[in-house]
Amino acid sequence: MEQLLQEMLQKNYGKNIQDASNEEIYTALLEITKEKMAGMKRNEGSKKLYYISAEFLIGKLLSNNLINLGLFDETREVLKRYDKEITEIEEVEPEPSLGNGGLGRLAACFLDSIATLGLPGDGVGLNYHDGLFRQTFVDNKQREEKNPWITDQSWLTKTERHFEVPFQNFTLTSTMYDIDVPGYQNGCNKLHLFDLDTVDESIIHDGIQFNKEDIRKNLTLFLYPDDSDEAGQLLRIYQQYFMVSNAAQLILAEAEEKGYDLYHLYDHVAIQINDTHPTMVIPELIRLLMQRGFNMDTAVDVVRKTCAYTNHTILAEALEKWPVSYLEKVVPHLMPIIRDLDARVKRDFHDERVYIIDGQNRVHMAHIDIHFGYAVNGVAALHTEILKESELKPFYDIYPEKFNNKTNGITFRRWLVHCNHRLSDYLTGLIGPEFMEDASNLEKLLAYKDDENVLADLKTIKKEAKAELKKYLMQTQGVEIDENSIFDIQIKRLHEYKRQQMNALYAIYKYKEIKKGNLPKRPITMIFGAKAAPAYTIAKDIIHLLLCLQKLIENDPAVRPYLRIVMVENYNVTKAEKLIPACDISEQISLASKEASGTGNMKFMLNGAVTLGTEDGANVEIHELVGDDNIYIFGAKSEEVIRLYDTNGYNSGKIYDGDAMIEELVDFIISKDLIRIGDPVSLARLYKELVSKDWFMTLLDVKEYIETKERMLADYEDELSWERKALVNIAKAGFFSSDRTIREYNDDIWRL
Ligand code: 9GP
Repeated sequence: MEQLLQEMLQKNYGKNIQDASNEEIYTALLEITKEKMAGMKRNEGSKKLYYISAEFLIGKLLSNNLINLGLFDETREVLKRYDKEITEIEEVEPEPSLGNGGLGRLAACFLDSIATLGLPGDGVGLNYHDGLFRQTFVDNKQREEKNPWITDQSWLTKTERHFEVPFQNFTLTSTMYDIDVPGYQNGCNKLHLFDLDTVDESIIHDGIQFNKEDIRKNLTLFLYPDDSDEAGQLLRIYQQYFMVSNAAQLILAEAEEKGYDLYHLYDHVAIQINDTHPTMVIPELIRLLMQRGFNMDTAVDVVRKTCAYTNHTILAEALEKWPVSYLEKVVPHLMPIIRDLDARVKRDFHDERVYIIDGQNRVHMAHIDIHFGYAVNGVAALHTEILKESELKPFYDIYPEKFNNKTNGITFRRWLVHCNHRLSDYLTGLIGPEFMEDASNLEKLLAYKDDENVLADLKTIKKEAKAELKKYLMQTQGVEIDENSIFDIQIKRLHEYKRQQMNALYAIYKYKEIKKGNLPKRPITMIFGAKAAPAYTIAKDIIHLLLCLQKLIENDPAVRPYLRIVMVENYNVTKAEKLIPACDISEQISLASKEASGTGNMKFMLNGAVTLGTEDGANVEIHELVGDDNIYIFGAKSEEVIRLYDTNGYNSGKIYDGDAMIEELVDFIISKDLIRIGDPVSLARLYKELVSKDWFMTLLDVKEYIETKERMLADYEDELSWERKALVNIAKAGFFSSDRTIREYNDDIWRL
C-alpha cells in the first residue's frame, strides 16, 4: 500500500505522503481502492438479484471498502508511519446523501452482506444530487439546506448505459452510474444509480425550494421532495417511474445479453421491491414483456414469479396510494395494465379491502405488490405477525404461503469493525477472529461474564469511545460534554410514533427534580439526532422543544452540571458511527406495534449499550435473546395498543386531567421558561397535540417510562453488574448480523 500510495500521489500531485494534504491522500486512496475493486471478480451465477430501493444510505465508503478488501489495517499503519490518522483522512469524504433512515441503511447493509456471501445481486436506485437535505439549527428550529455530495472524484463511475424513459408527453434519456460494492473477502457487486444529464442544481433557492414542475431539471435533485401538494406528488411519481423503468430495462437488457429465455425470467432474476416506492416495476415489466410479444396472461405470470415485496411499516401514510388521475398524468401508458391487474383482482376476490383501485379512485401500491409478487415479508417477528393478523390480514387469508418474516440485520463490518475498532480488536484478542465470518461466535464472550478483568476492559473501551465523542462534539458543534456522565442516546428519524416527545418529557421531569434539589447520583447527557420531514409540522415542533430545553439547561448553572441535552446537527451515518460506540442507554421507545423493526437498537447492543425500550419491532427479539436482566422493557404491549385503536379507547386528555405529575410535565412545554426561549406558536401546537390527540399515546406510557429510566440510572451505579449487561448484549448480538438475514432471504425468497 505504501508504494501504491506514493506512486499515486506522485502521479497526481508530484508529492510524497509526507507532504500531501489530507484531501490529496483521500483522493489517492479513493483511486487506488477504485482500481482494486475494478479488478475484483464479479459475483456471478445463473440467477441474479436486483434490489430496487428509493434509498441507499451507504455512508462514507473509504474505510469500509478498505476493510472488505482486507487493506484497512495496512493502510492505517502506513498512514501512522507518516503521522497521519485514517480517521482524519476520512473526514474529507463527503457522505453520500442517498437515504433517510432505517429503510435506506438496511438496503446498504444488505448490499454489503449480499456481496460478502458471494451472491450475485445489485442495488438499483436514483442518484439524488442533493440528497434528503442537510439540517441546520437556526433560532432553535430545523432549517433545511441542499446537501450536495457529488464531487469530481467520487465513488461513482459513469457507465455507457442509457435508457429512454417515456412519460405522458416527453421522453427522458437516463445515464447509469455505478458504485462498486466489494464483499468482505469475496467478490464484487454494484449499486446502479440512474440520473439525468439535464438535472440543474441552480434551480434550488431559499434552502430546498425549486420549481416542482420542471421535471427535466429537478427529477434527481432530492430524495423525498415535499409532497404536500399535487405538484410534489406528481414529482414523486415521476421519480418512482424513472427509477423502475430504468431498473426494468436494465434487467431485461442484462437477461437478453446473457441469452436467457424471457419466458423463464424468474429462473434467472429475482427482484426485491423495497417498500412500495418501486411498485411500478410490476406493470412496467409487464409492459416491456408485452412489447416483446408476450400476451398479458403470460407477462403477468412471469412477473409474478419474479418479484417479491418487503413491507417496512404499518403506518398508513407510508403505504402509498396514488390517485388514478395523477398516474394518468405521468404514466398513462401504465394505466391500462394497472386497470387490467385491478380487474383480475376484482374478478377473483369480492372484498374491497384487497382491491388495487379503491372506491375513491386511488391505486394501492402495496396491493399490486402482494397480488402480483410471489413473496411478502415483514422485517421483525412481531411486525410480520401484525401484518398477518391485522394490517394485511385479508391478504394473508388469500395467500398464506406468500407471507414470511425476515428479521432485519446490520453489517458488523461497518457497525463494529469500522466504527468501534477498539472493541473489535479487543474481541478478536479475547475470543478469536471467527466472529467476523460467523457472528454467532460472539457468544464465546459469555464465558467471560464473571471475569472482572474483562468487564473492566469493556468499561475502559466504552470510556475511550465517550471521550472521543466528547472531542468530536466539541470540534463539530462547540458543545462540551462530561465523559463521566451517562450517555443516553436517541438517534433516529423524527416521528411522533418514535416518541422523542416522551423523552423530552423525561428531560422536563429531570430538570424539575434537579431544581427541587433532587440531584442525580451521576450527571446525565441526553443526546438526540433526528431529521424531521420538511412538511411534518409536529415533528419540527418536537425538534424545537428539544432545542429550547437544550438552551434552557445550558443557561441554568443550577442544572447544567447534572443534566445536559445535546441535539446533534444533521444526524447521518457518519455521526451514528461516532455516537453508537459511546452509548450507555439505547432509547428504543416507540409505541408498541408501530416500529416495524428498528436497526439502531441492534447497532447499540452490538456496541455494548443497554436498551431501554418497549416491546416493539426487533426489541422483542433482543429481549428474548438477552433475557429480562439485560434489557429494560416498559409500556403498553402491542395487543393493548391495537385494541385501543380498534375501540377508539385512548383519550390523552383524560390521562392529562387525571394525573397531576403528567399535567405538570406537559404544562411545562408552554411555561414562561420555555416561551421566553422559543416560539410560542410552535410550543402551543405541540402542547395541544399532546393533550387533545396524542395519536401515538405518549401519555399512556410516560410514567412507566420515567420510572424505568430512573431504575436504569440507579442500576448503572453497580458497575460490575452494568458491564455484565453490556457484555451479554454484545455476545447475543450475533443473530442480528445482516449476513444471517441475507442467508434467510436467499434460502426462502431469492434462491440465487
Ligand atoms: O420504520 C421502519 C424501521 O422500523 C425498520 O427498521 C426499517 C428497515 O426495515 O424500515 C423503516 N421503514 C421506513 O423507513 C419506511 O417504511
